[in-house]
Amino acid sequence: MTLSSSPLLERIKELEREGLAAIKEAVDLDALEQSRVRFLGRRGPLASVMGSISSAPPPERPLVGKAANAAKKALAEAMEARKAELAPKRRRLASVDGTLPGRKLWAGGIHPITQVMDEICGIFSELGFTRARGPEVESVHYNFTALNIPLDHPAADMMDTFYLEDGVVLRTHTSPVQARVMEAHKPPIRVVVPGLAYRRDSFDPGHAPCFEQIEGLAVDEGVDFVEFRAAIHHFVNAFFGPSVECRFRPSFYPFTEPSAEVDVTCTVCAGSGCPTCKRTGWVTIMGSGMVDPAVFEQVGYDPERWTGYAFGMGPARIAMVRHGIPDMRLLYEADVEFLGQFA
Ligand code: 2NL
Repeated sequence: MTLSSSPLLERIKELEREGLAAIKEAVDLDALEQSRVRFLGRRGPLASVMGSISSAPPPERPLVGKAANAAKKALAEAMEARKAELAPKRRRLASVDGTLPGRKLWAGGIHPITQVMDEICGIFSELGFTRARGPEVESVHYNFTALNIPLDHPAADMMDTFYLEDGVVLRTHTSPVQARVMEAHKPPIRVVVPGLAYRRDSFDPGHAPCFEQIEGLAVDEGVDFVEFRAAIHHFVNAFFGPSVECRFRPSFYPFTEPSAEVDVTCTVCAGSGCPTCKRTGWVTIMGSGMVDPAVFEQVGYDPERWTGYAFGMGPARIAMVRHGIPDMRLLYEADVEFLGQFA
C-alpha cells in the first residue's frame, strides 16, 4: 500500500474539498455556523478521522495527523474569510467629525407679506392710527354704494367680484371697514385697515384674485392736502429709507377728490431702470386722495366741518418692490425654499 492511496488521507482531502465548498456556498452567518459544526465540530468527520489515527499503519500516522491539521487550518481560515464577507456592513465612523455643530433646522418665519403689513401698521401707529378689522363677506351697500361707487360706474367694473347672493359680495377692498368705522364713531378718526380683498382677476405675475390690502383713513377738522402729503412722505421715508424719493401723480378714485397715485424711485435699480420698474425708474406703491364729500354724506358726517385723506396699498406688491420679486405667484405658492429667504 502506497501513502498516496491511504484511505484516511483520501478521506481527509475529500472532507477538505466538501468543507471549502460548503463555506463558499454559505449564504449567511447561520449557514456558515452550520457548516462549521458539520466539518469542524467535536463530533464531525475530521474529529473522527483524528480519532482513528491509531488504526492506521504506524508509518502513515504522522502524515495523517499533519494532513488533518492542515485541513482544519484551511477550513478555519476559509471560514473567517467568508464570515468577514457576510458580516453586516458597519458604517465607518472614523471619518465623521463629532465636534461639528449640528445641522440647523428652519424653525419657520413670518411671511414676507405679513412682515410688510406689520411694518406699515407700525409706522402709521406712530402717527396716531389704530388698527380696524371688518368682514370679508360684505354687503353691496358698504362695498360700493357707501363709497360713492355706483354699480354702473367703470370703477365698479374694475372691481368685478364674487356675488354670494343678492346684495352680498366678497369685498373688493377693505374700504367698507372705514365706512363702518365712520358710521360707528365720530371724528377725529385715524385708522389703518389690513385684511384680505377679492377681485375677479386672473392669477398672474402682477395679480392675485385674493390679496392683502391695507387702507388708511384720517378724518379731522382742518385736515388738508399738506397734512396728507406729509403723512405719506413720512411713511415712504420710514418704510423705504431716506434715499428713496416719492412723487404724486394725478389719478381718479370715486371716493377721493383730488386723487393721486404715489410712486417711489425703484428700490431694485435705484431709478436707473430694471424689470421691476419696467425701465421707468418709478414704481407705484399706493392710491390715495382727499376723501370725497359725497362719502362723508353717506356716513352722516358734515362735509362742511370734516375733511380727511385716505389711501390704499397692496402689501404683496410692496414686498415685490422691496425684494425685487418678479412674480406675485411666488408669494402664494408656500415654497419653503423661496419663503425661507425672507425669514
Ligand atoms: C388702491 C387705491 C385707495 C382709498 C383707497 C378710501 C376709503 C374711504 C374713503 C376714501 Cl372710506 N378712500 N380708500 C382711497 C384712495 C385709494 O386705494 O390702489 N388700493 C390698492
